[in-house]
Amino acid sequence: MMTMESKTAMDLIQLEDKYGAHNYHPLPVVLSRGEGVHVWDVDGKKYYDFLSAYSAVNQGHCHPRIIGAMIEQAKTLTLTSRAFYNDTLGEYEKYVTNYFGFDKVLPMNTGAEAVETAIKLCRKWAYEKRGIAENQAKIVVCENNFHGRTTTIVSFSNDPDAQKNFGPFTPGFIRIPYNDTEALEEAMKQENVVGFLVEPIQGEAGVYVPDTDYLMKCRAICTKYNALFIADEVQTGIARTGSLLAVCGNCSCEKKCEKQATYAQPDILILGKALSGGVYPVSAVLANDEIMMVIKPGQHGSTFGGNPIAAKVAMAALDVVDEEQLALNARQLGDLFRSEMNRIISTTDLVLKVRGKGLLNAIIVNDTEDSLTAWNLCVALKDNGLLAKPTHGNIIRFAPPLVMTKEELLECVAIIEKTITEFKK
Ligand code: IF1
Repeated sequence: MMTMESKTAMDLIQLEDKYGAHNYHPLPVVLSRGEGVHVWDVDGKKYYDFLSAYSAVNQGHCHPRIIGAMIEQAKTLTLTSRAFYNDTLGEYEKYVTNYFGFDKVLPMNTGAEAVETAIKLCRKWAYEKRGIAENQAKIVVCENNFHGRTTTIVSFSNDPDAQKNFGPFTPGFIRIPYNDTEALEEAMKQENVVGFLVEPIQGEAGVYVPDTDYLMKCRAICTKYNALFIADEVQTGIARTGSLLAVCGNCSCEKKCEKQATYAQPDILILGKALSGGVYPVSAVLANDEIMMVIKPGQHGSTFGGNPIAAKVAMAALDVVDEEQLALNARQLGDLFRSEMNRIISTTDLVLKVRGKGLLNAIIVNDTEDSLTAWNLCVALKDNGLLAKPTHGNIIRFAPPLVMTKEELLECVAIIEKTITEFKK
């Protein structure tokens, strides 16, 4: 029996291949340690993490403040279930609702669970407050959406890989083009349309940033038709795009501010990933009383939702966002990153463009979607000490932890430039 100490990278890859479902195709690197913006592989090689676990590690790997909060609570009380009260949940609920400016929070664990919760909440509100006929509610979503992997969520996906052979699917969804407010207005005129679920920036689709006024116009259209504006900020939230929330628009403050003219206030806000700093599964659905109070005891829940560790970890993670001014840093470093990438792009035909907001960015590689060029470029970046991975085909997402310094970012730009310059298709 091999002991843990003796396993090589290949041994560990083979263990996953033999004993794990093949639902991912990871880059050939085996990580064993993370700290701040860096991760190390089992051979001790150091890398810049330019994926941040899909924007879950915004606060940097193993942030001492968040780890400390988890350890303290883990030694005290880990899980009570919601059958009983405990001394952390109410504190957390007050903290997080004040932090984002909503009356109430429904705590869950994963992003998909929070999206499912938001869908159920919107439907229930429609039947009980808007008087829509039972089982007739329709929610508008966007082409190329990604909101998670549950059967209801993939029911409204148009990604064949996410959907094929997982049917039958959940009805009650209308898909429209992203970044198209006329299409949204037309959809809203249909009968029983009760909500609009949207990513403020489409992450998995390839970091598509909509027009500057898109979210504000969506907000106004939902108000006009008395439909709920549901913002999925699982990936774009928690300072990733240079504001506390991507729906905040141009503000880079760390706290939601109604006064911000470009704040497209959601009726339902969905958070996940970096809500815990990547330390623990924590997600949340926030709404005001006239919506949230339609859910009564016994109508929705989760074994781990809002558990004491999640509560303490999330408060520490949000403290870090505020105290370390991560939104402002993401905004400033994001502007620098895109201007540096545009300089590099002007010197090569390997990359067509860079797009993004804050530190959620992507480059479009000059090859077909089914080519291996983006993948091979990521392998070359890995060899040069930077970890990133293609989202779809020829698009590589670049999303470092928001605690990165300007010097570290410029070092990463140098690695990217070197790799592009030396790359042979
Ligand atoms: C994978 C990326 C994908 C999300 C948004 C909800 C969820 C996600 C906007 C669900 C999750 C993760 C899932 C992970 C890869 C990653 C991802 F865009 F972030 F890169 F897939 F699109 N809403 N995104 O992005 O949250 O249940 O995962 O906690 O499934 O491969 P979850």
